[in-house]
Amino acid sequence: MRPASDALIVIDVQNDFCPGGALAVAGGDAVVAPINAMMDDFAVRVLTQDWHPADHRSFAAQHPGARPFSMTEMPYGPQVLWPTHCVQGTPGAAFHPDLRTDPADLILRKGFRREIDSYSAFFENDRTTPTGLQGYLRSRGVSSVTLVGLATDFCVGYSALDAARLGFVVTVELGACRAIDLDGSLAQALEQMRAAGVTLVGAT
Ligand code: VGL
Ligand code: ZN
Repeated sequence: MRPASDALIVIDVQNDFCPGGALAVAGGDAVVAPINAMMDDFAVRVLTQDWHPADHRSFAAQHPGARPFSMTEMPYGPQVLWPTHCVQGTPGAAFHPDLRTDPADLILRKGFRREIDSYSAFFENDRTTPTGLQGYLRSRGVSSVTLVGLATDFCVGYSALDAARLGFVVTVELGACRAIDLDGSLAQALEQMRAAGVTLVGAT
């Protein structure tokens, strides 16, 4: 058992990010078994859930003529346009059926504001609107976080960079993560995490 100051943060292990889902990550379901096995080591466990309204602005379908995985400009900067995914209350937004959710202390939903995407578990994509997770972890005495889940180069990576920026000691267990890897986004995310002082376990 790790000290009470260490939290496990499980990012977006939801059906739409697993094979057969709307924004399937290759091997996304392979993270479930290692994550389930890690949970008992941690006194603080948080699950995040990507949770979008059906007309979310990050969906390509909301931008006439735009293809999924193309780029657009939002008021807060460049934004990938995604296939419609993780719509609130749909089966695609549910956790993978084999993920252990009972041990979670907190289930944090993000991406629920129509106008702004939220990759990170700490801040929305403007990098300033907080989700509240920082306050939750601090008030529970957490100083160190281990991140796992989907996807390495988006929601896990952004969460790791924000956690490091906020002063948490940050570890990413790559064996319990899988990437989307859009135009070199995985290599870029790994490089940015390294530069921010994030410990990458299982990096080659
Ligand atoms: C994610 C793209 C869009 C993720 C969420 O969980 O990494 N990626 N929404
Ligand atoms: Zn999303």
